[in-house]
Amino acid sequence: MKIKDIKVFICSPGRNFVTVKIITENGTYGIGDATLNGREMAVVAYLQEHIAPCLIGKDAQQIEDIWQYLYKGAYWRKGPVTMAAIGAIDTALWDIKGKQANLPVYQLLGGRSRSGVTVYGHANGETIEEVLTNLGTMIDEGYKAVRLQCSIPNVKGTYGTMEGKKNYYELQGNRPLPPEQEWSTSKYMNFVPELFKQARERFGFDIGLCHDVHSRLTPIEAARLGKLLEPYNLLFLEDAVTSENPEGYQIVREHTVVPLAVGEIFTTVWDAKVLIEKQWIDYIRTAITHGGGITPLKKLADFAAMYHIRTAPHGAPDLSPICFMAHMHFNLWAPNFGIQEFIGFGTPELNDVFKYDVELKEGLLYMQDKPGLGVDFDEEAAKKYPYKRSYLPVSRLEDGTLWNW
Ligand code: KDG
Ligand code: MG
Repeated sequence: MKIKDIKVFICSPGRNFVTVKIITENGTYGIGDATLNGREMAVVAYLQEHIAPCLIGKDAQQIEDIWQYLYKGAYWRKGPVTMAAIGAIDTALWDIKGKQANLPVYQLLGGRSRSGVTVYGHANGETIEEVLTNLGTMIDEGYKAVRLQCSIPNVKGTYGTMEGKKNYYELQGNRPLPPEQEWSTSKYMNFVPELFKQARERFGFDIGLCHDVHSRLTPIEAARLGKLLEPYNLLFLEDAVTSENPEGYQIVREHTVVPLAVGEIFTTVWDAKVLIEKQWIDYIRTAITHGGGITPLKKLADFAAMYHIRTAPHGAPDLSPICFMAHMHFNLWAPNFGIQEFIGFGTPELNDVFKYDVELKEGLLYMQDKPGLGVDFDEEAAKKYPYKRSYLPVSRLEDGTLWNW
């Protein structure tokens, strides 16, 4: 079944998404998500100029060989642009294989390990009271776990809470240049434990709670935060420190028993190797889009399982519904699945372009069996939403020093 055409689309139904469509000679097609937030056009060029010409005429059934060809064959390995491009191709090929076999993709991975996919939602707010009100609503809705992020008093612009109280922190508006936010480690460290103290006092210990530090701390600061949060029994503390130097996690680990999650910016199993082998983390959060597709993510999950580490895939809104649906299949299969990040079903604009059918019941996601990934992309609808250049924010300390956002 030869690949006849590869199309690359960029559209902005509320935010930018890069979508790949692989069409085979018999007309079967598959789709993949290649979105790299704030660097979208680099992936578009990589796909159009450097990948698509090499794949025309290749057998779409040879997923593993095509993956190896794009990864090893490029000589230049890894990196988010390369891996998002490979990830989209790989996802689209699994979609095709499922359609061809008339089976949902999770059946090709080894079948279901569970009936539904447990998620954690987000409760954000400008004040602790606002976060707790949102948390209470989510508990009433049946969520089993929720991530809490709150604006830090006297800090201008806190991760997880910007752009209007009700909005998700990253809805893309007009951001033709990166906006700047302030960061103060001491104000943050003095404030965050209180958020979790009040959450536990009001709602008890049955609800799972998480928090994303977004790599703002040094290892010893993260170790201290972990200790301060221990009484509140977090499901996990995410991205406590940057992970270019994985040994930083050893310092955190040696000082606190707070479970640690990391990996949303990882692009290969090699990024996670030391963290996993040393058992310095508890959850691996790499997404199918950014980790190079379903093929390498399956290897990563199996490797993590050998060290008691569970998966908790990144589920931010800058991953398109194609990645979301690929995660559904992956999560139904993965024996060491932990939890899926989930921020809701998206805006009418988003659902105008991407078609999928998933239900949330009592904090778990369920889907109907359909061949392939069970998601479609409406090319005509996408034309109504042209690409808009947009950036993530950057962070600066109060004295102006650039910091991790
Ligand atoms: O593009 C960046 C976002 O995906 C990221 O900021 C979201 O950290 C994130 C999360 O945990 O969802
Ligand atoms: Mg995160």
